[in-house]
Amino acid sequence: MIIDILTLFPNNFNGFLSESIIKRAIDKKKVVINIHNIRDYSLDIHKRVDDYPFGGGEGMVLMPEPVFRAVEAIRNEDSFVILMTPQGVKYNQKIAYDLTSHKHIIIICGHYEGFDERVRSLADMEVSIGDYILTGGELASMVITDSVVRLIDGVIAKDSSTNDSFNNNLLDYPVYTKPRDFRGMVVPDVLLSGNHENINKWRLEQQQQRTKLRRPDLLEKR
Ligand code: 6GU
Repeated sequence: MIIDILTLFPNNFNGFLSESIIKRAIDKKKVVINIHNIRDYSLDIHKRVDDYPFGGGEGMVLMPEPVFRAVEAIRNEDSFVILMTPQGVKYNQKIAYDLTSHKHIIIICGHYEGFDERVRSLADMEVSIGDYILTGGELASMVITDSVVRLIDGVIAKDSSTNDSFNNNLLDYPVYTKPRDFRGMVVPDVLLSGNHENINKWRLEQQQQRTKLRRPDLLEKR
């Protein structure tokens, strides 16, 4: 899979791309992630990318020209174009799975003050990561990228992703490691019993209890 991200703040991605599972996925050639500066596609001599809104009002608006030129330079027949905006569909694990079917994803990071409405016409899908406002779409695009990349075959152990919370609309069961007694907080006996039938039964019960208590909305979706 190739993911091309269009942003005005390419340095925001340095840490994200240079550590842990994402870095390993890139090193193992499971994914190619390219960061593009929208400013590089400005035709203005001063490389301007935003301007005042017609009709007046607060803030600057990202102009359509550099965004269109960037997308036109990068897209091909396989591309799926996502626009990050708080007005998009609310992101979830199902959408992450669906996105893994694309060979090429282009993500446009929205601007803090907004983008020209005509930018919308470039997008196959508009995505929000939740009901709060970020200063820009960069963090949101990293959320999308991270959640999709970890689902690509060979990036993490298969068990890890098939047991994910939300796959079956159940939260994960509790897990423990050494020591058995930590400051008086002890590991449940069943986990030390070696009886895998009982362990699996206990884990499923824990998942159901936890989901009922913390996320009853998920149980309704089951
Ligand atoms: Cl995609 N962008 C911004 N600026 N804020 C958000 C968001 C996106 N999703 C949730 N809040």
